[in-house]
Amino acid sequence: MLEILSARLQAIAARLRGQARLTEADLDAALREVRLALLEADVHFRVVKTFVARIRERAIGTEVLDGVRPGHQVIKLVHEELVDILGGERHVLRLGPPGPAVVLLVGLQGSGKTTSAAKLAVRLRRDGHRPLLVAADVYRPAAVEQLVRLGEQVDIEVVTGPTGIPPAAIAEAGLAAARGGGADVVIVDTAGRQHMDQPMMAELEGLVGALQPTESLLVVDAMTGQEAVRVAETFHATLPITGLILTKMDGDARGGAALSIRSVTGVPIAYVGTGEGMDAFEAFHPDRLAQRILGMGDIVTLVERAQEGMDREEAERAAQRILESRFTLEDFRSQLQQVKRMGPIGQLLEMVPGAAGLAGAAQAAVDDGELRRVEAIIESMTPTERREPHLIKAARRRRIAAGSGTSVAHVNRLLRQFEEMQKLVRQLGSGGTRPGRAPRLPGR
Ligand SMILES: Nc1nc2c(ncn2[C@@H]2O[C@H](COP(=O)(O)OP(=O)(O)OP(=O)(O)O)[C@@H](O)[C@H]2O)c(=O)[nH]1
Ligand SMILES: [Mg+2]
Repeated sequence: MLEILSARLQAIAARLRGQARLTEADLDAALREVRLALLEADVHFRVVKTFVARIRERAIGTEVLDGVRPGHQVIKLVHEELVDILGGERHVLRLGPPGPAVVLLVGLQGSGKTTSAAKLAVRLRRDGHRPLLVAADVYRPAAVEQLVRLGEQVDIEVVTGPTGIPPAAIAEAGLAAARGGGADVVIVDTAGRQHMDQPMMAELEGLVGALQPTESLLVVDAMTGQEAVRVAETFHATLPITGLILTKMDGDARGGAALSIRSVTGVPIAYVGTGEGMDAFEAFHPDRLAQRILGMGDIVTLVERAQEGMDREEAERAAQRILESRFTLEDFRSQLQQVKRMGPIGQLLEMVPGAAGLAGAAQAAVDDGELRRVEAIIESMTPTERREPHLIKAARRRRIAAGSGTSVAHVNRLLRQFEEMQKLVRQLGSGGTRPGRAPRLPGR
């Protein structure tokens, strides 16, 4: 997410931190770079202008320049202003009783409404709600079918009607089903059009009038850059949009438009989509994103993701075994599977302070199949071999290589790295660590 912008701002921040003194000319030079980085990331020029002016004004006004560690203070100002641009507080959906609450999803064709409807349902269920999905994109049977499939995949009920039935009618049926079945949130997926046109707006206005949604969320594709900002402005001019879902933030550098969408439209960002999978969906926290962009890491999101992806007991069991130096390849495989459940490793590392630079390399290791190879090798071992890898001599190595579709060299490397890791674990267990040696994950 916003990798290029993030890398550039982090480089500027690193240089600022290194400066013991900061003159007004230094500050101006740094701010010029910040301005360029933001513009290149497709942040709206008006937003950039105000942003830079405010930081300059505050830096001079609060005498940051004469103070101690001026670079750190400037970075703090940048962070605060970024949080402000992104909306300050988190936008929490209003779904409270009396229910059922209606969440209407609107947006242009292909922006990600249907996918986001299902992702949102999963998220809300995780937050303790009982969501229900309504397929109100009634014009294309394929659209209804898509939502039904997603609903099956995540095990959430989808209410549908015959093709051509008025969207308001099917949405009403959804509300009735929610009341009957005890669901407290009804998420309504609507049809998108290529362009905003009169019939589309009229239909959406009709739906808003009939359903009185507690939240009307506009789904916009962050990859379309400034177009996303324009779309949001136009929709908001006609419909009472209460929040935004920015999809495809995993895409390219133009995601910067997202940074300005809130301050241009005044509509808060509620969620961001970061991939095609059902888990690739995050509540939008302005301060966390600002920290991530500036390379300050996002430990809170990381921990939350870990809690969702990790089986607690499993993790505790592994930790116990590590302490007892009984960590086997079997444990290692189950750890790998848990890491995979937590989502793309590159995205995880981006959230770790100081590790953002590793994100690309780690993701590349996953993408070129390293982790899958490691898993395949472990799969091809017998349970005994996994517990006692020292038994694996030449003949077994050949068998495992053949069974996993890898080579003996791959098997050798994994075993060597695992042995190193075990040694390290033993040292940790006995309380002695050798400085300067980071544990190396098998697979790299
Ligand atoms: N990479 C990525 N792809 C996404 C994201 N959200 C949605 N997509 C993909 O975008 C495409 C369109 O998504 P849909 O959910 O069908 O979009 P829609 O707005 O319902 O489209 P229409 O119903 O045709 O208007 C699909 O291939 C999704 O998998 C995201 O956050 N990241
Ligand atoms: Mg759709």
